[in-house]
This record gives sequence, structure tokens and C-alpha cells, in this order.
Amino acid sequence: MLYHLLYPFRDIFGGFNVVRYITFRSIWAALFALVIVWLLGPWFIRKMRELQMGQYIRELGPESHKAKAGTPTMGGVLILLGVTASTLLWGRLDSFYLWLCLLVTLGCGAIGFIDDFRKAVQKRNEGGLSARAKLALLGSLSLAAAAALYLHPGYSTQLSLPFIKFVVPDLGWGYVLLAVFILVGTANAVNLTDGLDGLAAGPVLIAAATFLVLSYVSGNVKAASYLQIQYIPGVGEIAVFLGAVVGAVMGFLWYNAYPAQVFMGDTGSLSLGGALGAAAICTKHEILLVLVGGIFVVEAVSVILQVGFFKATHGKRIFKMAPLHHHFELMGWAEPKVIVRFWIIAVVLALIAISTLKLR
Ligand code: 57M
Repeated sequence: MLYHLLYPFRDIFGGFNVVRYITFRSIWAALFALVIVWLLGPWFIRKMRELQMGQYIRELGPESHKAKAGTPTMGGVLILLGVTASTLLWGRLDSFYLWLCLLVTLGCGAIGFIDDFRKAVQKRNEGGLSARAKLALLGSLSLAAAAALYLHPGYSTQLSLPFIKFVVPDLGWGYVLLAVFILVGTANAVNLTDGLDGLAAGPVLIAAATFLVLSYVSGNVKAASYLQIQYIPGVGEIAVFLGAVVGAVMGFLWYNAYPAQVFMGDTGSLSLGGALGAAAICTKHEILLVLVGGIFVVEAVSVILQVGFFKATHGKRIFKMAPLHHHFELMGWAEPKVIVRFWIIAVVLALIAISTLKLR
């Protein structure tokens, strides 16, 4: 909004010219979102305690998790507030990609909120939306977003492959199906990862920062042609949205760091997963998301393998418990050790992903 308010007056006051730059607005979007979440955090946590919107803990979980019962949840509301306010303030409101990312994030957040709210009201972990209802809602939202992208003039249905420069298969309408799979898959994978303090927030922050860089270069004609990646006019603007995500998640992590004072709930995990999926498809770095979000992929695959093996063998397990973070906990690693090691792996994966821009 500031862009539209200040830029027209750059001839009267030269300083207003600065709002032209995506880099400047991305940094301030991050700082603004961080301050909002950081300032509202204590009030929100107090309010959720008063309303008794606390977490219910599953019986079969690791013993150490029982002490977390009653921790305020739905911190995702705070994250969404920070992301939305900051994106609207610092973003260009005539950007299609910016609106697409923001609406997917808010839509996934709304689905998560219904789930969290029902669990909180019914005061049990199984009281939320059924898995099927959640999947149907996420699928419909993703289909709407994918169709909007498909119909957007100039948006290509070609798939960029990391390491390979000259093979860019055109998926045509099949791209819509791929985009739905990516959006639903990422939202669910981040949700599964969100089982230890800061375990989802850390890698989301790292992945959003990585996509911030990728969106900037994909939307910059010189950088894109230098790196020989697809140039997507206008996509650079989602760097501002991703700046807001980075800032809001940092502000949230302040309170979600071990020992957590608040959990993000499905409101947070589904919306942040949706945000990363949307960023990956808008920037045409769909396949690279597997690397950037490698932690989420491994967590989701651990669940698929565990459940599949469990069913096939009538009760045998590959891991001590799935998702994977529970396996390490049950091996005796302290919770902060699992969390920080997963963060380190997320940073390594992000660095490798960025380096693939030159490995072509
Ligand atoms: C939700 N939610 C956390 C919190 C957070 C198919 C199956 C593998 C599904 C999976 C599942 O339901 N996963 C998705 C994970 C829960 O956190 C809440 O949920 C929100 C995210 N959706 O924001 O509101 C618990 O996680 C802990 N937590 C923290 N710190 C945080 O910052 O400590 C969360 C955030 C919280 C808290 O304890 O209560 C969750 O794990 O429930 N199911 C599972 O994950 C279960 N796995 C399982 O049953 N595995 C079996 C199967 C696959 C054969 C096995 O391996 O034997 C585990 N869930 C729990 N304990 N709690 C089992 C053990």
C-alpha cells in the first residue's frame, strides 16, 4: 500500500523513490511482521489461556509430551495477522502473484482454524475436522489456485528441472494436477512436522527465506537470464510476501522456542505449508521445493512408510514412532537436540538448493 501512496510523489520528495525497490520493501515487510507478532504475542498467549484454548495431548505419545498439556495453541492466528498486515502495507496491491500467495495462505489458515477451534471447543484432539473433510477443503482451495495460475496470461505450464537447463517439459493442463498435489502435499507435510517446539517454524523460516531469493531472481530479467532460469514478469513481488512470512515466523519462534509458550496449531502449519507451496509454483521452482523443504518431505515419507509397513505386517514398525522426530526422541535424544539438528539440516538443504542455480 505504501508503494501506491508514496511512489507517485517521488518528484516532490526524492526519498519516496525507495519504495520502488523490492529488496527494501521485503526487508521492511519482515521487520514489520516480526514486530507485530512479537508485540501481540504475550497478549495473545494470555488471552488463549483465559479462554482455555489449550493443547490436548495424545495418550500414545512420548512421555515428555504430557507436560505440554494446556499449552496455548492457534498461534497461527498471530502469524497470519502479521503476514497479512505486513504484505498489505509493503506489497504492491496490483500484483497477481502476491494476492495468489496471500489468499492460498489465508485459505489454508481458515481450514486449520476450523480444525483447531473444533478441537478446542470439544476439548479433545480427535474433535477437529475429519481427515477426509480437511483433504477435500484443501483440495478445492488448491484447485482454485492452480486454475487461476493456469489461466493467468503469460504463466507457463513448463516444468523446470534442477541441474538440467535444456529439458523443460510442458505439462499443459496436467500442470494443474501437479500444482494441486504440491499445495496439498506441502500443507500436510508441514503439519506433520509440527510436533516439537520450533520444529516446523525453523525450517519454514529457512525455506521462506530461500524462496524469497528465488522469487527475486526469477522476477528480475537480468538475474534470470544470467542464471538461465525461467523469467516470470511480476513474480519478484512475492519476495515482499515471503519477507512478511519470514518476519512473522521469527516473531512467533520467539515464543514457540523450547520450552514453547504457544503452538501454532493447524492454523499455522497448514497456512505456512500453503505459503511455501504457492511460492514454489509461482516461481516455477516446484521440483526444487523437494530439496528446500526436504525436512517436511522426509517427515511425510516417514509417516507413509511407517503406516504402510504397519498395515502390511499387521503391527510391525520401521521407526520407533512416526513422524521421524518421535523416533529420535524415543532413541533418547533431548527435544532441543532433535530440533536444532533438524534446523541445521534445513540450512544445508537450502544452501544446496540455491547452489543448483549455478549447477546447470
Ligand atoms: C499433527 N500434531 C502434533 C499443535 C501443533 C498419520 C499420523 C502419523 C498423523 C500424525 C498427526 O496427527 N500429525 C499431525 C501433529 C501436536 O501438535 C499440535 O498440532 C499442531 C500442528 N498440526 O501446532 O497444536 C503435538 O505436537 C507437540 N508439539 C510440540 N511443540 C510444538 O511447537 O511439542 C507441537 C508443536 C502437541 C505437542 O505434543 O500436542 C502431534 O504430534 O499430535 N500422528 C502422529 O503424529 C502420531 N503418530 C503416530 O500415531 N504414529 C504411529 C503410526 C503412524 C503407526 C506409530 O509410529 O506408531 C503421534 N502424535 C503424538 N504422539 N502426539 C504419536 C505420538
